Amino acid sequence: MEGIEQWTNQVQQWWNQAEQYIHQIPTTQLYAAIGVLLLTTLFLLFIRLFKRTKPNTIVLTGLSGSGKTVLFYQLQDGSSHQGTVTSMDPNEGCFVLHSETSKKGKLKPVHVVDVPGHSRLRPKLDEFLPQAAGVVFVVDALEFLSNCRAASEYLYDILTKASVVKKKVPVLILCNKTDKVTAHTKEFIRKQLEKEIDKLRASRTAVSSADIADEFTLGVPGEAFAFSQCHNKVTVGEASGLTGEISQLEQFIREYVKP
Ligand SMILES: Nc1nc2c(ncn2[C@@H]2O[C@H](COP(=O)(O)OP(=O)(O)OP(=O)(O)O)[C@@H](O)[C@H]2O)c(=O)[nH]1
Ligand SMILES: [Mg+2]
Repeated sequence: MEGIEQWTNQVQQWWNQAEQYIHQIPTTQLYAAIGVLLLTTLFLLFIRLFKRTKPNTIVLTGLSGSGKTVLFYQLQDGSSHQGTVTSMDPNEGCFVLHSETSKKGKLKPVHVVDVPGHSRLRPKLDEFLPQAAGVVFVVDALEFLSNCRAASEYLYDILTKASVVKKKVPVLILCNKTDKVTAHTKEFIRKQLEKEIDKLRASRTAVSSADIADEFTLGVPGEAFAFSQCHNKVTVGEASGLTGEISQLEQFIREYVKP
């Protein structure tokens, strides 16, 4: 009991000393000190907030067999291993792009996620989209025509998701497998996708306006659909995961995840 009393006395003494000391300081100096303290705290808080709002996740999506896993490994280590089996789980990695490893200085790592195209695994996409700095929709340019409808449906779903539309997440439609001469051109693929999405838009809005799957509507009513009508930026690019020609993909990534 005595110990505690002694302590409270001591604290009281200190407190009095501190009070006396503060009274000695001119008020203007005191206010200035408090002001500086507040400003630095605010500044630090602001930096924290600012940092958090910059995502570094790039999501690779697209139908099964379009070549996402091959592209993922190309980005990570410049090889194309493990690309021949259908992925059953998302591949995830946080790394500096392989092509940049020879560059000097500290580079910001990119968080790349490869979400399998199998329809049962697609709900996984919703986990990653809210953190996405960019979405890459990989299209098989070789087997394009037989997959056009399915690819358009998947792309339509992505382009109408609230997590994509509200944050205006940029989308790159990447025509993959261009190493083969029979691959379709990106212009052809873009036009076909636009046509198919135009058809889908008509049928889906006709079904029901309360369709919960489509969170937003696409394009301008009464006009043929074009990607330029989207609120978010939609661009088209080419790549070949097999031969490692992925410069357009890397460019897209570094445009939205600054090094
Ligand atoms: N010619 C050619 N073939 C490719 C290219 N990229 C991938 N492939 C082949 O396409 C097939 C599928 O590639 P994956 O990377 O496994 O496809 P995925 O998109 O990950 O498929 P899921 O995991 O099922 O969603 C493999 O047999 C690859 O060898 C390419 O650029 N050119
Ligand atoms: Mg895969």
